[in-house]
Amino acid sequence: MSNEIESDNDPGAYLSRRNLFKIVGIISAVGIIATGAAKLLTEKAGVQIEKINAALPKPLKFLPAPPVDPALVTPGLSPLITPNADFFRIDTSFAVPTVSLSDWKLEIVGMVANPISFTYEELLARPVFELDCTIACVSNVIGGDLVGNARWLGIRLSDLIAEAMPDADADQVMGYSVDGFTAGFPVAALEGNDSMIAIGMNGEVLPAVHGYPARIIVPGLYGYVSAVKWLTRIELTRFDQKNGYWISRGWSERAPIKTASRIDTPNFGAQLPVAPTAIAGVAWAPNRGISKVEVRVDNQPWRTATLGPEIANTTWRQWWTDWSPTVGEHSIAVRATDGDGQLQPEEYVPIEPNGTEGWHTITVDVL
Ligand SMILES: Nc1nc2c(c(=O)[nH]1)N[C@H]1C(S)=C(S)[C@@H](COP(=O)(O)O)O[C@H]1N2
Ligand SMILES: [Mo]
Repeated sequence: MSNEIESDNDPGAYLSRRNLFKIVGIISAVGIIATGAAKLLTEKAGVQIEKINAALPKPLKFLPAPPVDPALVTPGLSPLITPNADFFRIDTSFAVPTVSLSDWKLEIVGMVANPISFTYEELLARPVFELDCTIACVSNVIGGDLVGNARWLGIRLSDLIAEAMPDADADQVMGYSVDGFTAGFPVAALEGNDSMIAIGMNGEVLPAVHGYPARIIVPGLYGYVSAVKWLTRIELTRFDQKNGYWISRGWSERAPIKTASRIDTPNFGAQLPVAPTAIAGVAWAPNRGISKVEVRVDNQPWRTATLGPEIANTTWRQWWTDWSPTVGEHSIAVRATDGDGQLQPEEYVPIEPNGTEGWHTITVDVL
C-alpha cells in the first residue's frame, strides 16, 4: 500500500505496566514539588494511567493455556503467540491517536432499527471471550513479516450488531476509526466465526499502537477490510453505497486472507556450516487451518514437515524439518495445504489488489 506507513514497532510508544507503575510512582514523588517536568510527564502518562484503572473483564471461560512453544527449542522460529512488542503495525496516520475514555464512545448506526451507543465501561460490562487469531496485512510480501498471532479478548461483534437490528438489505459492516480510517466487510463474514471488538491483546489492555481502546478482529479477513483500530463507529450499510479507505485506492472490496507459508530459518542468503540444522517457519490460512506443510530442497522430492500445535483454525501453525546439508548453494521452498485440502498456489501473483501468491523460496550457502 503505497501511501501507508509501515512502522517497526516502537516499544517506547507503549509503556509496559511495570514501567507505568514506575512512572506513576515517580509522578507522585515528584508531584510534591510539582515541577513543570512532572506536569508534562503526568499529561503524557494520563492516557496510560486510564488503562491501568480499566482492569480487563474476565471471560466466562478462559481458553486453555497455550501449549509449550516449539520455538523454544528451534532458534529462529516465530513464537506461537507474537509478543505485543514485536507485533507488526500498519497505520495510515503518522501519529498514534490518543483516545481519552471520558469522551470515547462506540456507536452502532446506519441501516439499523435500533441505533446503539456504548461507553468503554458499558462495553466492558458485556460478556467477553478469548480468541486466538492470526491477522495479516494484504501488503505482506511472500516471506514477509506483516503477520502476527495473538490471543485477543473482546465482545462478540455479531451480538452487538444483532442488538442494533440491522435492515435485511444491509450487506456491509463499516468500521470507523477516530483517525478517519474506515474498513468494510460483508455482514455474512460474521457468520460461523468469533469476530469481535477486541479490548485486550495477549493479556494486556489493547496497546495504543494496536487500537486502544477498541478494534475489530474478523478471523480470515485482511486487516485493510476489517481490523479497524481506535474504533468509534460501526455502520451497517451497502457495498453499492460506501467503500472503506483502501477500496477507492485500487484494492479489492472483499479480501479473505490467502493461504501462505514462510521459512523463518535459515535466513535468506545465510552461510551455514556442514552440520544438521532445522528448516522451520509458520503457515497460515485463518478460518481454514493448515493441514500440511511441505519443504523442498533443490530438486529433491517434497518432504512433509512436522506441524506444531493447532491451537485454533484461525491461527498460524509452526512447522519444522531437519536438514543435513552438503557443501554448496541450495534453494529451499515451502508450500502449505489448508484445512480444506487446498494447496497454496505456486504461480506468483502480485500484492495488488488482494494479496500475493506463490511459494516462499530462499537460497543459502553451505560452506
Ligand atoms: N485506524 C486504523 N486502523 C487500521 C489501519 C489503519 O491504518 N488505521 N490499518 C489496517 C491494516 S491495513 C492492517 S493490516 C491492520 C494492522 O493491525 P496492527 O497494526 O495492529 O498489526 O490494521 C488495520 N486497521
Ligand atoms: Mo494491511
